[in-house]
Amino acid sequence: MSYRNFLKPSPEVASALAANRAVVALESTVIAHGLPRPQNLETAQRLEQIVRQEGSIPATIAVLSGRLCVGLDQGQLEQLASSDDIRKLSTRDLAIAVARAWNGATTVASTMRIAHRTGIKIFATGGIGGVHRGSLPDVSADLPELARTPMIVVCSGAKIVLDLPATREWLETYGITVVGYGCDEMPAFYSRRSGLAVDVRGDSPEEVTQLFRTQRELGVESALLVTVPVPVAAEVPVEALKKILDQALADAEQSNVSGRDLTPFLLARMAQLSEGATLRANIALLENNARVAAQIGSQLSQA
Ligand code: PSU
Ligand code: MN
Repeated sequence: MSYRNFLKPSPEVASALAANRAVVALESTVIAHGLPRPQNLETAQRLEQIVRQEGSIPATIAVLSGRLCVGLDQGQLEQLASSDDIRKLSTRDLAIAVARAWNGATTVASTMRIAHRTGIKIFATGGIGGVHRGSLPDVSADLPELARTPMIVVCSGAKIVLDLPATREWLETYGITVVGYGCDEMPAFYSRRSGLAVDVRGDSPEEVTQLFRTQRELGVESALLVTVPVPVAAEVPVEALKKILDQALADAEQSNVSGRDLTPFLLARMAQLSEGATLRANIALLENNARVAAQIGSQLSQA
């Protein structure tokens, strides 16, 4: 393979972009490392289906045999969900993955990079990475990527395992506008409440589209972060959440888990400790965010 051919939009995604139809990017780390089997494949398929129901084209992004694939077929989704040989690739890993012909799932950071490069304007995920708790400063590459990539990112805030106030400060410092979609407070992933402020409330795709267009006119280079609370029925009560989280954090420290393994470890441990409650919340918010992103995408693709 010539290294020049490494960026591979699927035919469907390429023709949708050429026709200025709405395309919604979806990440793959959540499939390969964020959710357990078999819910991971079911959720990946469901997210694509939801995007289609809203009249947009889904583009799940991953690296397969060193190709940056934008829009996956059924077999590729199955491979990501079931193979034990899928790395977790952030932006720093992309060139290496191309050079070594790796298979890997993309994080928020690397998904944004690839999506933006392909011409996709909107991306849906669960929770972004951020500033981790603890003394060693471990800051997700998701944050600097949000600071330098002008696209709309729809999420339910940063993952609850993080230092949320520190993450909120980081977003502010680097000029990333945070929209509360139907809410006045930044959601906290499994929980609708964080006590942290959003910059503006937005209640419709039109409002978000207008903010994004103004940013483009101004040459703002950072992302517009649209935060959507987990649906009420799936929310995990804060008190239960706090206990589970403290236990998971203690377990991670005891087992010396760090670096790229930390987030997947914490998510899996919390799902066990909550007997699936956090997993149900995670799936519900992913589905809801995909729907909201597709609705904003449709609005954005209208002239
Ligand atoms: N949100 C989820 N599940 C996940 C992730 C986010 O609901 O698995 C993933 C995203 O891909 C995000 C990554 O980019 O976790 C952050 O990892 P780290 O903290 O190592 O940067
Ligand atoms: Mn990290």
